[in-house]
Amino acid sequence: MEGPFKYIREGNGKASRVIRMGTRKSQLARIQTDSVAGTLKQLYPDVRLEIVAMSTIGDKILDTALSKIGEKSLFTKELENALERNEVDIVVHSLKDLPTSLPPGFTIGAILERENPHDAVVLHPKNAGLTLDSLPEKSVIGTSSLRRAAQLKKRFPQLEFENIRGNLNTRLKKLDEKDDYAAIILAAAGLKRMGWESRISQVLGPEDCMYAVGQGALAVEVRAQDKDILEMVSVLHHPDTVLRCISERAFLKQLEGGCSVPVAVHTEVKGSMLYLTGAVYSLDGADCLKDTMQTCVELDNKVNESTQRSANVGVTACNISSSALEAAEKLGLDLANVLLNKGAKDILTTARKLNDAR
Ligand code: DPM
Repeated sequence: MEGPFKYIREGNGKASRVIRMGTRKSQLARIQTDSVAGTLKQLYPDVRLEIVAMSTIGDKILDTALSKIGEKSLFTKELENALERNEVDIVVHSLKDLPTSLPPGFTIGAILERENPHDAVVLHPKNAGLTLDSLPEKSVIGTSSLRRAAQLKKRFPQLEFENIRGNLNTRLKKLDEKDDYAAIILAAAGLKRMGWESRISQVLGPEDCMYAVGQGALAVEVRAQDKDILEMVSVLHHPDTVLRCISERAFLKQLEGGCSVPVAVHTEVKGSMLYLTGAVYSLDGADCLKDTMQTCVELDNKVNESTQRSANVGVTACNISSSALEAAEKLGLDLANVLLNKGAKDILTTARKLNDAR
C-alpha cells in the first residue's frame, strides 16, 4: 500500500501499518485521544496506533483569559505543524477549539457522537446543595468564557463573574483549595470525560445558557489530501452530530466569530428536520439577538460520488448525503444573515472592542 505510513513487521512476518496520533499533553486531551484510539483499534485491529503528546502555546499561557490570548489556533498550531511534517497522521481535538476555517491542507475527517453539549455548574464543596438561584448574593462564579458570562450575568444579576484559566485539573484545584470562587462553569462533556460527573451540581438548559459551537463533540483532524486516512476515519462520523455541528460552524463563520466573541447555539435533529437556534450577546448580556430556523436534512443514500468534494466549514464527510451537508451549512449561514440584518455586527464589534480593552 502507498501513503505516508510507517510499517512494522510482526513476528509472523505480516506488515502492519503504524498510524500516529498527535495530542496535547493535558489530561483531557489524552483521554479524548485514547478514546478515539480505542474505537479505531476495534474497527481496525491490524492497525498499530502510536500516540505522540506535545504542548501547545495555549497550554503554556495558563494565566490569561482564553478570549484575550487571541485565536483558537493557539491550541492547534503545533499539532497541525506535526501533521504537515508527517510526524503524525491524526489529531483529536474538542471540535469547539477548532476554528471555523482550517488552514489549507487540513480537514476534519470525522466528528464523533456528541456528548452532553451543555454547560454545568461545579460548586465549591462548602456550597453543596445550592444552585445558581440560591447561592448568596454577590457570590463569585469563575468562567473566562464571554459566552457563559454574558448569558449568566443577564439571567443571574445577583451573582458576580470572574476569569478562571488553566486546564480542567487546575481549575478544579483553584475552586476547591481556595476561597476565590463559589462555583465554576465548565462543559458537562469535559467533566464527564475526566470522570468528574459527580461534581456536576446543575446542568444549564438553553433558557439559562446556550452552548458553544461544537461543544461536546470530538473532531479528528487529518491532512486533506491523505485519502487513506480520510477513508479510515470517516466511519467515525456520527451523522446527526455532523449536521448539527456544520450548521453551528457555518453560523459562527458567517458572523466572523471566534472564541473571543459571545456567540451561543442550540441544535436538534428531529426526524428529517434540523433546528438551529443561535444568539449573539453584548458582554453584559443586556443586548441579545436570537432566532431559530430549521431545514430538511433527509439522510438519503446519495453519498458523495466524488471524494474530491470540497469540505463544509472544514468538515469532509464523503459518507454522508451531500444535500444534507449543504442544507445544514446553508441553515447556519441563513440564520447568521438574519441576525446580521438585525444588527449583530454592531453587538459583536462592541463586545470585541470592550474585551480587547480590558
Ligand atoms: C473554548 C471555550 C472554552 C474552551 C470558550 C467557550 C471554555 C473557556 C473557559 C473555545 N474552549 O466555551 O465559550 O471557560 O475558560 C474547552 C473545554 C472543552 C473543550 C473545557 C470547558 C471540553 C468540552 C468539549 C475550553 N474546550 O469548556 O469546560 O468537548 O466541548
